[in-house]
Amino acid sequence: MAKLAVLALLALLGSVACQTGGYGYGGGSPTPPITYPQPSYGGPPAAGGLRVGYYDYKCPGAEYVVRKVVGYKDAGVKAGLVRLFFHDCFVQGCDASVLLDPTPANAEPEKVGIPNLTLRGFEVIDEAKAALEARCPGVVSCADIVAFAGRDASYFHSGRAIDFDVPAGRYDGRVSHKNETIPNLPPPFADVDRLKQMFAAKGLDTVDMVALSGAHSIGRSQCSSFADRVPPPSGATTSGSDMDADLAASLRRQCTTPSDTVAQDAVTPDALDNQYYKNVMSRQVLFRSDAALTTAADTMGLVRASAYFPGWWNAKFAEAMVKMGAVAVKTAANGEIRKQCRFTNY
Ligand code: HEM
Ligand SMILES: *[C@@H]1O[C@H](CO)[C@@H](O)[C@H](O)[C@H]1NC(C)=O
Ligand SMILES: CC(=O)N[C@H]1CO[C@H](CO)[C@@H](O)[C@@H]1O
Repeated sequence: MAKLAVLALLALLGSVACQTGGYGYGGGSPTPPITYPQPSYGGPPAAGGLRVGYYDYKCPGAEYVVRKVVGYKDAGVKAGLVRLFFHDCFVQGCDASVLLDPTPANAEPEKVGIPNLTLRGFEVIDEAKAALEARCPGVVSCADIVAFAGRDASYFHSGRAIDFDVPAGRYDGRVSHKNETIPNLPPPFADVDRLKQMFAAKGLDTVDMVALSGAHSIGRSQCSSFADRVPPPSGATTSGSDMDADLAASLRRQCTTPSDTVAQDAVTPDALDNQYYKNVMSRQVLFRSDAALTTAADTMGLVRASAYFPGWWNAKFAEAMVKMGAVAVKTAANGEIRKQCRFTNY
């Protein structure tokens, strides 16, 4: 019971934390002044010299430009932007290495790696970058744009319930290799120990890992990504997984080819909310990695807390996004401010 009281308190704190630091402007109104309250999360000091309000003087309104570009996109692309931030940060740090196109000098960047095949949102980053280059050339890094866009997509997808300040000042990397995607990005068949390990390798703990997994309450997945749990109709008749039978049947109907896509969260497909955790508990999730959160006592406790206390999860998600955004960030010493997000400057 004491435990429950603590959780309730945390939930309360969480919902308060989420109400501070909001921008609170509407889509079509003229550019309001942007204020940057101090971060309301209790995370560690941002690494790599990142700072909230980094562009206040260097490029006033920069964050507003990104938010506006993101705001006009459809729900699917917005979901893609949340995932893009994750994939950027887990491979070579949050340095926009995920954005680099193949070139004669580097024919196999991260983008052509298997986990990246279904990434989307690149053109949104290009659009924001073009607008920012017109406004203040050579100032705003692609890595910061990816981080702002991930935050803004979360904001819109959560009906503005999740909003947080993103410390900025990342530089863009020059290194991007396809062979570094699979070793760094957790696969959908990962078990709970592997998930913990792969997040820990990035300085993210189990609370961060479970909180960030809630991103699977938006967006879509190709049927090939959970084929191990729902074999195609022509294949085996039992999936051999613990997936809810109704969901499995529905997925089998929706999946006629491996590249068909389905909603990750069948209940509230376009809301970034704690429904994901309810789905985990009722075995209505797509991946083995989602279902794996029920297999350890600590992750299961966090799943329950997130399912019961939405305000608490909102705050933990925001905190973990900020922490993820500090993974191995580059500085002027080992990075650059790219002119175009798809290419390094030289
Ligand atoms: C915990 C380990 C994780 C695994 C194993 C994993 C795996 C996957 C897979 C396999 C897909 C579907 C890709 C496809 O078939 O098209 C997916 C989609 C997605 N993931 Fe994750 N993911 C993980 C963590 C995260 C994190 C930390 C975030 C962000 C904070 C995230 C955000 C998303 C989003 C938003 C989508 C939907 C993308 C879209 O609709 O375009 N995932 N994930
Ligand atoms: C990936 O490939 C690049 C060059 O193709 C190489 O320099 C790098 O060491 C490789 N990394 C790993 C982890 O194998
Ligand atoms: C989104 C994206 O750029 N995906 C690329 C992944 O890699 C293949 C090649 O292996 C490209 O054709 C895709 O465009």
